[in-house]
Amino acid sequence: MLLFGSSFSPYVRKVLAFAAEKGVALQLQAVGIGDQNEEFRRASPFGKMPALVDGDFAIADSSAIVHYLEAKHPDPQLIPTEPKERARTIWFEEMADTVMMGCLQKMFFNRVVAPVFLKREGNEEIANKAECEELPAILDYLERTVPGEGYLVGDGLTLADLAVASPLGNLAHMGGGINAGQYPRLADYASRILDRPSLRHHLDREAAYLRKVGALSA
Ligand SMILES: N[C@@H](CCC(=O)N[C@@H](CS)C(=O)NCC(=O)O)C(=O)O
Repeated sequence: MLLFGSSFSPYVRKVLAFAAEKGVALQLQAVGIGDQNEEFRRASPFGKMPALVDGDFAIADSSAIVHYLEAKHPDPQLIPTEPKERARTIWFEEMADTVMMGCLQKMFFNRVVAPVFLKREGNEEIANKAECEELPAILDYLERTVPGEGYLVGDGLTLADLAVASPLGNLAHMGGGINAGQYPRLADYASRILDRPSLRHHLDREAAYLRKVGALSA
């Protein structure tokens, strides 16, 4: 199966980690923002990453893709079937995709994507406003919600953990990460999930690239 995108995108990284946790091989085909690659465009009508191609089947959107993978490769189960657990898993994924990404995209696009990949200046005013006005409520919510040990939903890893942790990885790419003094539970939870090989593999490669181009100092 081919996955179009860049692992710098939390949506793409979520899908890569989801597949890796299932032991499903995805071949990452690099495309950037505005990419005109024809196969990618056929799979993703609005040019958004990720998009998946599996033989003659193509589908875009990280949520559609993870549901496809879950149905096709049910073991290990990463989307629970028990009604309340399933609802909570989808809540966390949706919250990550909309609320967290709504904020993180403004920060990451203007501080990393624009200068590093699009070779133009980002709008620091937009990034700073999102960091000051949107991020604290998200981190406060997560601090009082994540478990001291274990996972967000049920007894094992689910899509909820991968979806919530993936954008937190982009915070680290901006030189910050989570302040363990202010958000001790969240910092501990985030490092537990982000250190899973399924995510860590991509995060380390991304950080190495950012260091190479001088966009990350530590
Ligand atoms: N709901 C979509 C969102 C995908 C998305 O917005 N991806 C961004 C990268 S993080 C993108 O491709 N942006 C390029 C564009 O909007 O043209 C999903 O879950 O896959």
